Amino acid sequence: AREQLEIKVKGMTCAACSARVERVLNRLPGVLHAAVNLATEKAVVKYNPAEVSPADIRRAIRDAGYTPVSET
Ligand code: 9UX
Repeated sequence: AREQLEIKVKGMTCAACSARVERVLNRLPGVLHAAVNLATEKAVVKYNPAEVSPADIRRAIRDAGYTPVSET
């Protein structure tokens, strides 16, 4: 299965920040593709829900030093 999550990420102030979040997410097992937009503060993550959960994805962002904001 393939699901898509869109999360707002706060705390990114330069392009290296968004690149770092993108790299962290793309290395997370179960994540198929992650793209992070610095200007819009949005992360778009395609993932396999059998391997990784939205909570895992948010935790990885937090562990990298940034603040995920759920937009449910
Ligand atoms: Mo840019 Mo982000 O110098 O932690 S990498 S602000």
